[in-house]
Amino acid sequence: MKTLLKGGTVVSGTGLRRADVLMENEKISRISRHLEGADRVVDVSGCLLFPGFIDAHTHFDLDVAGTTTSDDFYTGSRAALRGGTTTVIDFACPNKGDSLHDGLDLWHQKADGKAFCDYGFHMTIDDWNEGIRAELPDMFAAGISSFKMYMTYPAMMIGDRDMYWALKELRRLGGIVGVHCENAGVIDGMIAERKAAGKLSPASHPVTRPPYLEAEAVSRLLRIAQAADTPVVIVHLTNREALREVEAARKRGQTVYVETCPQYLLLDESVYFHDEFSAAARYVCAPPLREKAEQPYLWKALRKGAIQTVSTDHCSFTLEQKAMGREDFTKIPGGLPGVETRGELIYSYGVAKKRISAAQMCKALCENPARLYGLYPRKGLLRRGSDADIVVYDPGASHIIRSEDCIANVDYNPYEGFVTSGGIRQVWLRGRLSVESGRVLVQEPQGQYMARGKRSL
Ligand code: DUC
Ligand code: ZN
Repeated sequence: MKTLLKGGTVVSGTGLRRADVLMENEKISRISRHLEGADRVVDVSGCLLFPGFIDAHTHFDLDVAGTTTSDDFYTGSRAALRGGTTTVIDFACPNKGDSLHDGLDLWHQKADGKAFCDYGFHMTIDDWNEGIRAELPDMFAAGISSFKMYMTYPAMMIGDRDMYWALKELRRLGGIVGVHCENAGVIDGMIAERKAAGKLSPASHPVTRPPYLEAEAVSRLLRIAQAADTPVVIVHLTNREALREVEAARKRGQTVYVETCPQYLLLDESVYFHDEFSAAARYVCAPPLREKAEQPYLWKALRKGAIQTVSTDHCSFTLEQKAMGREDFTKIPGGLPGVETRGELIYSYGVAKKRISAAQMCKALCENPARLYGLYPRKGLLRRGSDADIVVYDPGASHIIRSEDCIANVDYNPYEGFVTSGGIRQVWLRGRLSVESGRVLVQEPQGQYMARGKRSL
């Protein structure tokens, strides 16, 4: 079966070109002007054709703070697909004391046969010892080429010495590490002070996790990476001081990749100061939302290529789950949903508002994550031989984001009331029409596990 998308404009990381796209056996078989000879022809004139979006930062079916994210692989990946994301890379997380192999098995149990889009895993390293070192080659053999470490959350963080050793070993093996950068000790101290003062509302959340304590951790990580002589990824970077640390490291000659998320580009910390608990608690995530004044710095960094990727850190909890922290802000499970709205938000508030170009959006959502995480050129671009993952984006459409229209398993949307410029008309996953006008057409999970290779960014 040959399917032809006719009359559209193909988007790549370098620009736009008018071309028809022929799909055959799950792959793109030709891209050229005026193609003919397909079993099925779909008119996409006036639309932009993006490679399927890649979300390299999701948390599906994750246990956090005594509860579990409301989205599992079934609901989360279905919502992702509806939002144009054809591949997610989720964070496999071994239970405390378990091996990396156990963590990998556990994540396959959670994901296999349940995902509507393609998926891969990063592996979390929250401990460092000979056993874990010995497991790493098997991780690469299983298609895991990227890892995650934490500089905060006492139960997860591995400390400077172990991080140094782990980074050195991963450099030797050709892996890459994404790091959550926030200073743990001072944050703990500030939290204890707020609690002692009886200040237990969500308003204490941003106060106890200030941007400079993120910048401090970024700076320290980058010096540890300098010592280990290895590239690193800063995940969910939120602010200009942290960006300055990245810039300084790059001036020293280090390779540093940066991810940010729609919530830091579009939302700000004022939401935490709402009097009503639920209105504020729903936005609790770490790092917290920042002052609005940070946003232009992030957009500029994206435009200049100083930030490489925009992922979501999708980690959804219902309002009932958020209410676990009604008496104590530290018990609010942290995280926001985002996987369903990222593409339309970045187009609407980035491309349509001329903060970034469509090509820059394509780099941040498609090409760069594919290259950074070893999926390129199977994913991340539209080219002969690549998977036929395509988002047909109609720039002339518009709608209002409403929780009630969304399908993620969560009862609010952080972007409620945001108006889109354009909209996703169709999503094709490996040559199959999977979403049309907001409706998921496929009844059964069709996502495949993606064993990933090494970085090419
Ligand atoms: N931050 C969150 O808010 N949730 C999940 C993990 C993280 O780093
Ligand atoms: Zn995360």
